[in-house]
Amino acid sequence: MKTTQSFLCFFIILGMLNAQVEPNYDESKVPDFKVPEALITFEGEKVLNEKDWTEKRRPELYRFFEQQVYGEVPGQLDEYSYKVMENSENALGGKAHRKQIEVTLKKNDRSITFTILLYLPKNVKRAPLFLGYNFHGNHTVTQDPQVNISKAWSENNADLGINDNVLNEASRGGRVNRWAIEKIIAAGFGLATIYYGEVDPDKNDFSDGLHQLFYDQDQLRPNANEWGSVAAWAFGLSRAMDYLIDDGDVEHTKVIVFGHSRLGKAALWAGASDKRFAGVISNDSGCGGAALSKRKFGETIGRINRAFPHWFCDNFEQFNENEEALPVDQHLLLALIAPRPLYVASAVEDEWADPKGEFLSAYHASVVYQLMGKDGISSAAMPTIDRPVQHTVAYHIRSGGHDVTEYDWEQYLQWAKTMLQ
Ligand code: GTR
Repeated sequence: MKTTQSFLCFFIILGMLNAQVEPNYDESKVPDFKVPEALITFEGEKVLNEKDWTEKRRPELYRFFEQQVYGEVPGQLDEYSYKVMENSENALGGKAHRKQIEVTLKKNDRSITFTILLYLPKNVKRAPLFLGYNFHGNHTVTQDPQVNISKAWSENNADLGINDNVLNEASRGGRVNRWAIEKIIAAGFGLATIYYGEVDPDKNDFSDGLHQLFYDQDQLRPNANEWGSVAAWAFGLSRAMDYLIDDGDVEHTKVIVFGHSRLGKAALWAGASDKRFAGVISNDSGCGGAALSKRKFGETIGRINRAFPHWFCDNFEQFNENEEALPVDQHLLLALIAPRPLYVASAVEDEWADPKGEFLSAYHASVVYQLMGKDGISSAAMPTIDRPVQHTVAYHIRSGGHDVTEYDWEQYLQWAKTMLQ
């Protein structure tokens, strides 16, 4: 009898745990919630014009995301420097100019170095460009044999032949499918990419990467309101921008920051934090990126904080299974990018990232764009699959899964051309 009872207990507890553990993919189970108003301040004041937005609402929202979600950068670098390590006028079959630039960041006598791989179209004087991180090293985005292989720590990846956390020749070109370089160059754009692991290795360990440069003596991890990895990656993007401003071959007023998935979260935060970025593309960025948290569809705050405790600041944990308490949602992160062009993209099978939540977020951010005289997304009805809606705020949901495809790049190029005219 006793054993039967304990078995029963065991299954009841397991059932309860499961109810919490299973992510919700059922639209009818999305809770009723109110999207926090973009145009009413935390104190309840109405935001009537662009001045109110810029002077009152935007700063308080930025501060909230900085202190409670991504975390603040604790201070300034002591030194910034870069060196063009390699330069070729004859890359990609003569179509592109290639540079590899080593950027060094120093603080408290500690330093890190990351490498920007830059391709520019040869027939354009000062090229507009896309800047974005890659997941597995600069050498994976192209077959180009001249691209250096990073020595930084990498997550293992059987498909790419990455073992022992070391990047190697076997993975050269392993991610060409995600980077439509030929199309980008042919459209007159440049591409700058960086291996994100050089800026901050993607592991729950704060002993390496950018964070440790800023520690006081004996400090082992950031304080609760200080940056996680997403904010560190965003900071790295801004340091890449520092270089691009100095590069006479780049039209630095036309740099669009791009990112897929976790790197899309970083691109959004970089765009919100640094107004020098002319536009932002979020490709399948999901929870903690473009998707509304209060829908609790697919990945949730609790899940992301447990699976990746190093991505956000520790303060964000107060919203684990407690999205109701959030006075903001991710549409207000998107609104921080206004009036600059913003593209949010989803994929039908990428339910974990909540395509509808990503769309609604772009829709709800649009009131701020409209306030600033720009066209956002005017209808709350989800666009048809593979039918992009492209205004200053743009959105598409494409067929297929969590990825970056030629299709995505074709849309970004078409949109960027009109936006950056
Ligand atoms: C997942 C994570 C997502 C997304 C993705 C990725 O495991 O839950 O939020 O960031 O990784 O970056 O590929």
